Amino acid sequence: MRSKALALSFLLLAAAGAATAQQTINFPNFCNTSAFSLNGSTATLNPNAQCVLRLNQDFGVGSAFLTNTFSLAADASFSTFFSFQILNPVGIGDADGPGADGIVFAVQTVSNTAGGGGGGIGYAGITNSVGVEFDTFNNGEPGGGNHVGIDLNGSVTSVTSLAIPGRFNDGAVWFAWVDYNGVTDLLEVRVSNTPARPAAATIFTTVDLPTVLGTTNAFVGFTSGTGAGGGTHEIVSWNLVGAFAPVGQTPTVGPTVTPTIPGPAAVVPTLSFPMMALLALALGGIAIAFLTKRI
Ligand SMILES: [Ca+2]
Ligand SMILES: [Ca+2]
Ligand SMILES: [Ca+2]
Repeated sequence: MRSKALALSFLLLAAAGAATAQQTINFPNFCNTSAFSLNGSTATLNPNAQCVLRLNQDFGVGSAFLTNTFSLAADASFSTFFSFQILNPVGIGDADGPGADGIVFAVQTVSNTAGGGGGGIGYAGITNSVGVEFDTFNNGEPGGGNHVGIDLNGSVTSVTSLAIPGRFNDGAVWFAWVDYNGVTDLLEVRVSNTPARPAAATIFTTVDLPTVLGTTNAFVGFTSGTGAGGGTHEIVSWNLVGAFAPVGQTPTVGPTVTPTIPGPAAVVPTLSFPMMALLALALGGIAIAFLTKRI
């Protein structure tokens, strides 16, 4: 019964999706940031010649949210894929090196907000929100000095988190996928230092976004904050669609795999001892019959 209801929900969703234009956000670069509300340090850094969404430079607390809201009505889902880089880690650090504090992808209800700095990563205090943090500084939380986490309601005490080998603030481009299924409420996060989507979710949780947000109209964007450690935090590209349509589910990057088609195997007959004995008896029988005939 439940599976029937689920199937019906999917059908209704598909019908709704067909009837309305799918919400799509695509920034292969950020040469034009006019669609964003830029807050805090971010407002002082854009537009910039690098065509990236620079959230802060060395030190600062800022955020960038799309000025237009994104609808999560009717159990809407979304899939997003973005790339980021953290350059020039400066100031204090932790066991893996200098720099702090990271970047948060956030879905929230107030566009002109930059949350708390330092360990707050520009997200702390943004109530009615869900955040995915890419945290580069060990404030004593699970996951240590380089981790990914899912945060709720402006709290950087993550509901789930995982240490990620390496450093997000190594100056290289990192890649992240966040997929939310509005029907099952499953929120999945993947992160990698290559653009090939990992098969398994890095972390996940179940959350009903409209309940957390208190509305179905959400602002989506990014925050960053630093304290005594810092770095230049930048979003390099961003794609988001208003459907559960994970980007790169079929990897487009990676070695080409030539399928191995098994050919006909060379048949080497093997005879077991009883079969050999039977064969010997049969041959013996034929020989005896032949000889008897001759006599
Ligand atoms: Ca954290
Ligand atoms: Ca931290
Ligand atoms: Ca660190």
